[in-house]
Amino acid sequence: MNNTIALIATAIIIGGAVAFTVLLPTETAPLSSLGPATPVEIRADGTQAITINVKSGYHPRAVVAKAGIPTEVTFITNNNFDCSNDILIPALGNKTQLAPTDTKTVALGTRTAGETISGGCSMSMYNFNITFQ
Ligand SMILES: [Cu+2]
Repeated sequence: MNNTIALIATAIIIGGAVAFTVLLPTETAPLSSLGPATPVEIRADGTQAITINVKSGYHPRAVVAKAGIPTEVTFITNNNFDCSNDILIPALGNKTQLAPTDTKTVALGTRTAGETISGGCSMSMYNFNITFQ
């Protein structure tokens, strides 16, 4: 009798472990890994390139950039179908619409230290900040 219970308990534990391993989702990358490897780059010509990946929000959401040099931000989508494809940057009066898989660049001009350029989807559900220092 005790052996039967022990056997059932063992079967449940092993079965659970197998189910857990098999059913474990494999594509749950943390949001922080959705950003580009190098979000801020100073080019050889002295201009600054910011890259933000758009996937159910903006990655990275907070960017620290260098003040005093011409800067542009490039938004990249890859099979993204939500409202974060429609980007508003109110301070610049800029509205950018990306296709689900797309790349678009917005010139930010030359900003001064302490300035923050904010943007987000048209209903402010997702947002990002680029701070210059
Ligand atoms: Cu939205």
